Amino acid sequence: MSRIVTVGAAQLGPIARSDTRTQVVERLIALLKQGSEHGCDVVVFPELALTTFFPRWYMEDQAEVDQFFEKSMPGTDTQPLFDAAREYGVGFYIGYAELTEQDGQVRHFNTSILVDKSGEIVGKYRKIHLPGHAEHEEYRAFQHLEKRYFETGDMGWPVYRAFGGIIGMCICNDRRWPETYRMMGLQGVEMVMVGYNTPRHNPPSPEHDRLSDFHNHLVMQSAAYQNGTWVIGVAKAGVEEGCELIGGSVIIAPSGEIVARCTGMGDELAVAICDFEMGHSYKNTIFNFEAHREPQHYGLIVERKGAKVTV
Ligand code: CDV
Repeated sequence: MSRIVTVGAAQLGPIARSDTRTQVVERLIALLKQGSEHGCDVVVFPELALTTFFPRWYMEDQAEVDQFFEKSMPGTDTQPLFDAAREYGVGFYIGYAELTEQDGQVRHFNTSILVDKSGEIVGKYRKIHLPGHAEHEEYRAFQHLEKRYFETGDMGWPVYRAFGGIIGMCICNDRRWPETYRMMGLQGVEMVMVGYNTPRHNPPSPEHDRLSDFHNHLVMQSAAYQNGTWVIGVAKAGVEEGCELIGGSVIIAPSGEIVARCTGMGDELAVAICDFEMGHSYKNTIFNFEAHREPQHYGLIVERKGAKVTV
């Protein structure tokens, strides 16, 4: 028996620094509406989808930084998106910068949420693999200051029952790390949603630039196959404030095959009818974890952070 969910990968074109939340939310609602017209149950938006990708700028004034963060979710500016979800009967994943207070301490996370068709938040994730650096680095054409503006996520990788399946989330750089998916795979994940902002140029390793599209799909396709899960990868695309973001949003089946993709560099929706049951044969044969994993030999993965040559 199949368990079908129709998914939209809602890629966004560039967001200017001067764009208001209201302007961006209008674009998100237009994509959500398009999703409803195409029969989507849920659409996936990118990482930090409410603002420009602000970690490209070095800022010392915390008040200036905090302008890019959401103090509540939904807030006044984002409530219309939640209302639209309820009106159209389409859920969504969205990434945003979260400013919250925990035990009297102000915290900053790079966060995503999963919202159901009634506009209720049913899942949350805080980005764990924060790339980049914490101080201004002169040599870079643009900065990547996620390590300055965000704390490491504190939730692990929870999975949630939603839309008839088991859904997990991760954010951008997380998608390059096999541990991300295996943590969810071990909880039986059936669909991983991942929003991203990936510049084509990587200042520390410009020799990788020509491979950025290939690496983007390589990591998500292999993870889908190795964990018998759908992966929905959704980008911010195009030249944003002088920085080219790769785009390349895709819907990947548990076979590792791309079944739908965005082809442009602007706001665009790619839709696929996804059967959660498709992961079953992978999870029960070649990647039957219970039968074939050998965790007693995997100790170094959690014991050691960096590679150390001991021979
Ligand atoms: N937003 C990101 O996490 N971007 C990284 C870049 C810096 C390499 C990525 O993995 O795509």
